[in-house]
Amino acid sequence: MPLTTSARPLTIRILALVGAVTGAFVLTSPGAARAAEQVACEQPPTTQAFAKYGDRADYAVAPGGTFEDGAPGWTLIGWAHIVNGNEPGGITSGSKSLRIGPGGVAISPEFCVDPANPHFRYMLRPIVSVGSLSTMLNVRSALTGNLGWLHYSTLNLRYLPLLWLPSSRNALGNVIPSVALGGKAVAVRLIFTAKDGIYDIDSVMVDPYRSR
Ligand SMILES: [Ca+2]
Repeated sequence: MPLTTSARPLTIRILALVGAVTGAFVLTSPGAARAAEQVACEQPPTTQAFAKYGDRADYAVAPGGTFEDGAPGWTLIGWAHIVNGNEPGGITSGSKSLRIGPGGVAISPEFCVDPANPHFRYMLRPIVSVGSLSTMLNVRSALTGNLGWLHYSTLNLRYLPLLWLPSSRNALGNVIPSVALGGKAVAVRLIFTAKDGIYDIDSVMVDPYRSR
């Protein structure tokens, strides 16, 4: 069954929790204002990380997206923690990944997104055969302030339990209105929540679009 991506509701409890956490970051993150005030982002070195899966776009690792060395900058709440074992696809190397279960929330460090960052993608392994993993973006702009979060949910029905596969290409800059219209950079946090089911996540990668 093909991968299906659609907006789905989350529980009020999870939304309240995410709102409280990201709201706190707005008040306390020292790098937040700098990231949101850049005109364009500095794009890090890239590789064609998902080429073996037929995706020849360039990708760079999201901050802490390998979940090695304690996943610096990530905030893990509830059933969300680092476990032993790296994704075996070789997108990135290492020995750790993120495990997230029902009600768990994992929030990335804030990073810069501009029109050259249309997508993000990651490696995913369901531990059980049913469930839904939601991804959200918390977005802040120097012009408009905190835009709140944009919500997406991916039902990973084509995934077999315990099998690592790449996620779909999740919308990033191309779904943030001010960025998609060619505006200035914004500051973004990726938010993963498991409504139910248990997932391992590793190698969270951002797509810096390059003209070839
Ligand atoms: Ca890893």
